[in-house]
Amino acid sequence: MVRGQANPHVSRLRKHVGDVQITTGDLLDQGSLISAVERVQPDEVYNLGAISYVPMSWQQAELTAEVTGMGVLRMLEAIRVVSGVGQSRTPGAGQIRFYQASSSEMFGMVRETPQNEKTPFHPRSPYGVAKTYGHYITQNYRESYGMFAVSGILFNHESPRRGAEFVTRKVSLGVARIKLGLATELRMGNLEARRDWGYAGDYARAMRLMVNQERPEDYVIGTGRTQSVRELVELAFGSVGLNWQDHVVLDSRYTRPAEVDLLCADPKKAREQLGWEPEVGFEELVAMMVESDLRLLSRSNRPEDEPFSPDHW
Ligand code: G4F
Repeated sequence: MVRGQANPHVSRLRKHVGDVQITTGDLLDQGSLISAVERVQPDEVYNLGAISYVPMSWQQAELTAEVTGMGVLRMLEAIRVVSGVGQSRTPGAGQIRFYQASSSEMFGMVRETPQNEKTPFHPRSPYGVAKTYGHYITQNYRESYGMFAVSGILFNHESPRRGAEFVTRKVSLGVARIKLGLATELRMGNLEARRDWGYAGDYARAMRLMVNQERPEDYVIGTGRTQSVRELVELAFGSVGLNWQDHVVLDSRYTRPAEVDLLCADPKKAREQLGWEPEVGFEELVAMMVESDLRLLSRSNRPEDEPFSPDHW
């Protein structure tokens, strides 16, 4: 589903998934979602739609709440209305199955490490708060209406297609630029933050497994390993024979009003119930992204996405 008029993402989407039918709808517009569900009559709905760049959620907190939080309610309502599920009619076989992209950002200031499905939430950004609402409303529709609605609590998942504003891609693009002589420095924020980074392809596989279980349940998806941004930078520069300390410059524009210091998944439930294991490790992922950006920049000197520079706080 795409929104807006002449949405520039459509041509990019076409390039990657040419044979997929695209329909229109907007998470801010309840009627458009009902129409989309009526038109498509889907077996499964995956809601990955969100304002997903955490710093932007401080700049546009209300919009983030509307899209990332309330958008989930609107999508659930569209499914409920089109399927005719209500107090007088419980869903049966063949009901529309719903996947909500919950986020490890909900754990925020973590209460325990590693984090599992029972770890309490303490979100640290308007984005995290909105995702927490989306998580609970999905659970509530499951409990209230018996809908097949699941949340995947996904930790950071990356690939060469990651937007240039996120730290892994910013680093892989930065390293490629410097290696090719197109730049000399890379400006970064907090190097001490730790994340559990995995490969997006592995995580997409987990989403489908969750939706195809017999019973709807929530799952934590992550690798169970944690690395700092500093380690990411060191590895990425090292992979092309460069020393990160010669190029990385700290820039307060990239630090956040409130940080999530440490994330590390406990994916035991996914392993045991879904049989899910990540196949790509951190080192392989970083090498894959740097190599991909070296190829991209060698071809055209231009990435698909321009780097993102936030305003000063
Ligand atoms: O790559 P990030 O921007 O991802 P973040 O904030 O962890 O969120 C991502 O993962 C979540 C899943 O846990 C998703 F829900 C969310 O939508 C998104 O996909 O930042 C990672 C870390 C942060 O601690 C940040 O402070 O990297 C640190 N960092 C340090 N310097 C930087 C930079 N992040 C960015 N984007 N740019 C920097 O220059």
